[in-house]
Amino acid sequence: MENNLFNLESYNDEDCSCGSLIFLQKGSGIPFEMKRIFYIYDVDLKQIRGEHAHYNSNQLLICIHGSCDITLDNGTNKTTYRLNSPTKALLQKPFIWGKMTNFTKGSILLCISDSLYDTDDYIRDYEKFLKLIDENKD
Ligand code: T46
Repeated sequence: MENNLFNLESYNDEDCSCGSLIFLQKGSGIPFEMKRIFYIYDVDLKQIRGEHAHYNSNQLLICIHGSCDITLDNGTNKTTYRLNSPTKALLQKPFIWGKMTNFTKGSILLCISDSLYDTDDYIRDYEKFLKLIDENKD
């Protein structure tokens, strides 16, 4: 699977210990036009989130605190990414199954999307997902 992990530029003032800053804005840092932001927090360690694909939406996922694993699956290959830094951003494109696991205590997963929430944009059944992938093969 192509590499979907990006490093975000972090701004640090080396002359002080005032921390770091990352900004994302239209045309910079995000490979699409953002329309919606949501975040997931307080997830129990054993819990799984996601487990679906989208017909049209792109999502940029950033674990801004703590860490979690995200497995992206194109129906043939699965790759698991450890998001353990606010400088790492993972792109989940349409027709890619996403599964979020191993949330550490206190972790916060930020998600930036290029679409408004639409329940019809979700493929929540894995068998249906595989069938759709198969039907859309060249
Ligand atoms: C994803 C993972 C990381 C809304 O009303 N608006 C929204 O924008 C969202 C994201 C959710 N909701 C409602 C719909 C459900 O009643 O919040 C409830 C939980 O959403 P969902 O079951 O979709 O949660 P997850 O963890 O399965 O998935 C969410 C995102 O939907 C998904 O795109 O990648 O977080």
